[in-house]
Amino acid sequence: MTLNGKGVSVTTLVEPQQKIDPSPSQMMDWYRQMVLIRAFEMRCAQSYQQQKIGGFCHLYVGQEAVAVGSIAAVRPTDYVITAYRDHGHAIARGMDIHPLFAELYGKKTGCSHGKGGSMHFFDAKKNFFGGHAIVGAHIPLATGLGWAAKYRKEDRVVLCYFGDGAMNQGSFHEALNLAGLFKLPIIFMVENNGYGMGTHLHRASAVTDLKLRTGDAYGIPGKDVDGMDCVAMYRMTMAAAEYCRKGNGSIFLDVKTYRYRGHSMSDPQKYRTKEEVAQYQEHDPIGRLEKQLKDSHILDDKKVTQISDEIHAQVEAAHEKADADAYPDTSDVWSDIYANTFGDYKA
Ligand SMILES: Cc1ncc(C[n+]2csc(CCOP(=O)(O)OP(=O)(O)O)c2C)c(N)n1
Ligand SMILES: [Mg+2]
Repeated sequence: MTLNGKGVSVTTLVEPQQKIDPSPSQMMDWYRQMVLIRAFEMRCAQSYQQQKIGGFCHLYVGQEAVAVGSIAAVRPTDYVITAYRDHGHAIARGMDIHPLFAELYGKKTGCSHGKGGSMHFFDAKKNFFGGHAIVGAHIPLATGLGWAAKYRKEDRVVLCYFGDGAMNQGSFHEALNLAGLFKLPIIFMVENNGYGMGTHLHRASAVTDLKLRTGDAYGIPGKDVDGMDCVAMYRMTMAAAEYCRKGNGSIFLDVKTYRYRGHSMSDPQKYRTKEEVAQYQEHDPIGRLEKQLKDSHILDDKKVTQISDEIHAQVEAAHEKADADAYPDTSDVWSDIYANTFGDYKA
């Protein structure tokens, strides 16, 4: 049993809110969001092959339920921060897909003015603090956001996503120690897709039950969640956010998920079998929610086709618009370098 440092069983403090049943319209909204994220990324894969995207591009295909279910459970005023596999989080946070395509294509109209690319989506007005390329480097920033919220006595929580590979970085441990010490309102969420690039978790981590690494070490209790189930993600994140808002400190969620595509666009995937990928695809988060909605007579085949057509048209229109946009001016290389010069954002 993991304790929260006060000798209180976390099991009694953090339970998924079984009573919180999402409404049909909420579930339909999540379904649309997941279909949008996947369609967006399929277009990204195509654009990458057409050499419209420079630099790295890490797709989120298979992991959509994690961002969609968890972001739905927090408030727009809460902070969200993630690593480089950030397309799904940005879309789930409500960012428009045109500035995202424009960012990927290096255009001036991109959300980071075309200077960040795939790994640096950002929208401070939506309290979405990136998009960070260096493994584990944003986790101390999440601790800083949590500290700011507590210091200013604001009723905010931080939702911080990172990969299983990032948990072996020193920055992870430094950040969690301070978050545990100061009881900061942070949900540390590992998107445990089993791999850091081509290395399986079992070959990289001495302890593979990841919550054991935060509970006793930093007084940050943990729970496991099925990351292929959008509703489970929603319920567990609601419970976790409530735990943080009550002043209990931080919480850790070990989210079991899987990426269907390679680590990045240039990964031959020799470290896993096609059968392994197919096994996870049987639990596809979109298919799963679609079935739940159909079983409840909220969705039918006709509506599925209609949604798919609408979303694919939306994606094509945004891509075409971004493709036609202008590149930044040469003089723009000198802007957005120091704090408080990015757009009209003021801390
Ligand atoms: C400090 C640092 N070391 C190495 C890399 C190269 N690198 C990029 S992604 C990655 C694997 C990270 O895996 P994980 O945290 O599990 O995230 P996932 O890709 O599975 O989402 C590595 C080693 C990097 N970007 N930063
Ligand atoms: Mg991983």
